[in-house]
Amino acid sequence: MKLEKIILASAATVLAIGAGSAFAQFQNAEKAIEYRQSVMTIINTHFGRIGSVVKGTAPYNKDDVSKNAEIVVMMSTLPWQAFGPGTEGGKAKPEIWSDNAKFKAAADKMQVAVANLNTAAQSGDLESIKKAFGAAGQTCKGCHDDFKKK
Ligand code: ASC
Repeated sequence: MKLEKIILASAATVLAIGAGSAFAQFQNAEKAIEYRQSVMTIINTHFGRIGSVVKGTAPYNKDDVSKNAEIVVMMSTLPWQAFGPGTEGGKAKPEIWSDNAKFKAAADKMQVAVANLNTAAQSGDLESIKKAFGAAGQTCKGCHDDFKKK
């Protein structure tokens, strides 16, 4: 490799690492709060649509439930980066920062549960969708009980 190429490759690596952290950066706490609340709103909307099917107030349609579950899975990876240091506020309890390991564990549990819900949704088996929906809902509720202000 020519020297210029090595330098370019190194610069690209540094940029990639830099971009990795910039991805999780917000201009200020208000922006982070707005972002995480927006993501939660989208999750609530699409999770809720599956909930209507599970509760029987909406008809079961495999494609719709699959799409909603896919959106929930995708969105489930996003809120956590917006709970960084110095972003206290909104409906977030201080325990998110004082007991961050517990918060992270709850976030991981939710992501696993909604991935399971997505697997069930893609399978098209309403009974397993109902079970997985209930389990996912428990992870939402558990985390909110501990970390979200009423
Ligand atoms: C939601 C939402 C929650 C959970 C919870 C499940 O859509 O906003 O907090 O589901 O109600 O028990």
